Amino acid sequence: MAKSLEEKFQQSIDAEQKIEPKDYMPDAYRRNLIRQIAQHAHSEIIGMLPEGNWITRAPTLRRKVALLAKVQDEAGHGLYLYSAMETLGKSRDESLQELIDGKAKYSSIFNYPTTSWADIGAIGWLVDGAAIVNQVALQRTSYGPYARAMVRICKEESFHQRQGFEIMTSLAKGTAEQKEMAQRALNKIWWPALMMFGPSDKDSVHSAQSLKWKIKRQSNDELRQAFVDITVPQAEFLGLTIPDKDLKWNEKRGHYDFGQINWEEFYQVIKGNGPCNKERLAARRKAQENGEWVKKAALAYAEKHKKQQAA
Ligand code: BYC
Repeated sequence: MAKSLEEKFQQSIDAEQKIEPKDYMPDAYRRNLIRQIAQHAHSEIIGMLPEGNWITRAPTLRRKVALLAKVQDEAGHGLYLYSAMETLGKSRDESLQELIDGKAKYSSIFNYPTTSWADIGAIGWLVDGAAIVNQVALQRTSYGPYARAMVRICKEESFHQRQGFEIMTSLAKGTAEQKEMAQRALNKIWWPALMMFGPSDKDSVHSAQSLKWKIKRQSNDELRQAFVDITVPQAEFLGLTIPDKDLKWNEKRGHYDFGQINWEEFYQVIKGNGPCNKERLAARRKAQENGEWVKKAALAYAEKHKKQQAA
């Protein structure tokens, strides 16, 4: 019997062949990818806000230059990701409108405030660290344009993680007051960083299908565990204490055991009730309004250029 298109599609996935924009794909595969890539792109550009908040207050010129470059990189990541999403037939304008209208999700982590310079260090170390663990796996995602965007993003995230770890090292090895700042930032960001990997596997809505289609290559809990295992020795190197009394090396499993995540907090944040959700969306709306004239001017210029070429 002839194989159906869906069977052939799954066969290509199982054979590790990349799916490209013009290839056949089931509608549900396309919709799931658009959802994940759009959320990912929104996270990159919303992620610019808590860090952008510290550009004017970075403690030295060197720190300011590095932070500026990092925030600019995040805009670039958004650009690669929106472009990958557009190859699936969804426009950037429509997707950005959904973000501004509060209909689209973005990573929970960016709904927490950055109230000290140490928070910028902890974000680079932990948030970019978590992003790398997740995104290294996504370099092997089944959709070609998404996988290729991930390769470059991972290279840049790796610089971001080091930038954060270097800030934390300076603070942790500095005065008692600086070390205290670093510890407070770790206390604040540790649990929200673990939440970045999404709900536990038993509660994850999309994982089973996404793993079958190789959109995701590892489950939320597997990636979270990998992050904990990598990060605990780094905290030890810094002489800082991870705020989890249940954190313990498990010889039998070959992994760290860790405590319960506050899932109630996670679901509140992704429902829009985190400490900064409203502020973040208001900032994006304002940026959209303030940038409108630039877009109009650029489009008018492109139109004029096209007419001149045609004449
Ligand atoms: N925050 O079925 P599940 C970065 C949602 S790094 C908000 O497991 P999935 C950056 C999920 O969307 C951060 N929402 O979903 C770093 C779903 O809702 P819908 C961005 C979350 O997709 C430094 C529902 O919960 N990285 O950008 O299989 C500086 C059920 O979850 C979260 C990525 O986006 C969360 N933490 O797995 C600047 C990586 N977790 O859609 C920027 C790509 C879950 O049904 N994405 N939800 O309404 C992924 O790998 C996956 O989408 C996730 C979630 C692992 C995040």
